[in-house]
Amino acid sequence: RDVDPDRDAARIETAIKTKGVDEQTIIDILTKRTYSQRREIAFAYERRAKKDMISALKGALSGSLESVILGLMKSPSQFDASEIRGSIKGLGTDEETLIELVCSRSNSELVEIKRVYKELFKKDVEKDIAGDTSGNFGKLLLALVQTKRADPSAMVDYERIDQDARALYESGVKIKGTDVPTWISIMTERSVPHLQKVFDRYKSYSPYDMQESIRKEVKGDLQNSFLVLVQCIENKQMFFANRLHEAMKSKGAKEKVLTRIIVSRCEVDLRKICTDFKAQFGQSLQRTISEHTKGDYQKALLSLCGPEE
Ligand SMILES: [Ca+2]
Repeated sequence: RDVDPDRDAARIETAIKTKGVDEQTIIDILTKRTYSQRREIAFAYERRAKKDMISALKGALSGSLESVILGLMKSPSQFDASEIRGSIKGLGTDEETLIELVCSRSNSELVEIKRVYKELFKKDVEKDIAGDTSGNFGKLLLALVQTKRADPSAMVDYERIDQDARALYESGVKIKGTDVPTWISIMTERSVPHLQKVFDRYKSYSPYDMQESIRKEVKGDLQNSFLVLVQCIENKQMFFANRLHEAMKSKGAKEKVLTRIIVSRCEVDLRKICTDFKAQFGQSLQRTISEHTKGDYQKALLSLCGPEE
């Protein structure tokens, strides 16, 4: 069936005007289109209704459903930039969100986030992060935002893999204290496939694997950042699957985490996250979501996940 932005816009206009708001129609349309199709619908809406669709949706929706739908109206980099801004502006810092976003995004995603951040907030994301973090934790996040990571190479450099594995061991588990700058430079400058092999090789030097070593060597936000980074390097979709599982461990759900991951990954790798979730926990992500959420919010998330495979 062809996607028709004018018809979608007309249906959304009617849904918004309906007494009590027809959330189902809004969910059915906006969760089943791509970001660029949603942009076209917003243009068509503005032409016919003579007002901005995002403001109209803001007025018509509320709560967690509103966060999902408004999140979908942002481009992936606008969404990430806004989440980063939200995690550092005002008093205090939401380190969990900041760490997840900075440590899980690829170089090219981070380049776009930096550009969009400046465009949206007239501020430099590097300066904002530097102002809100300190010590080695701040240094690690800044090194990532500076996008110094090498691109994957066609050649596997076994000598370099061995050198890096040994350097990680000799600057951490082998010595008293930890030479954190060495860890930061290796983990933020080498390519992802190279580091996967480094962490594997690391086990031939250290009695503990990389994640265990991080837990032994460093603490707090720095530990959490290194752990997210290493988990994402090893298997990014499994990292998100684990995080979703944690967000739905107890009764109810950490909706902020759930919304952030499902919305930001729905056009990137949500299918593989679903597959990894089922493989890891023996129950599908969709079923877990239906046990821990309710109402229109649940409908929107399930629609974004798609059917179980
Ligand atoms: Ca040590």
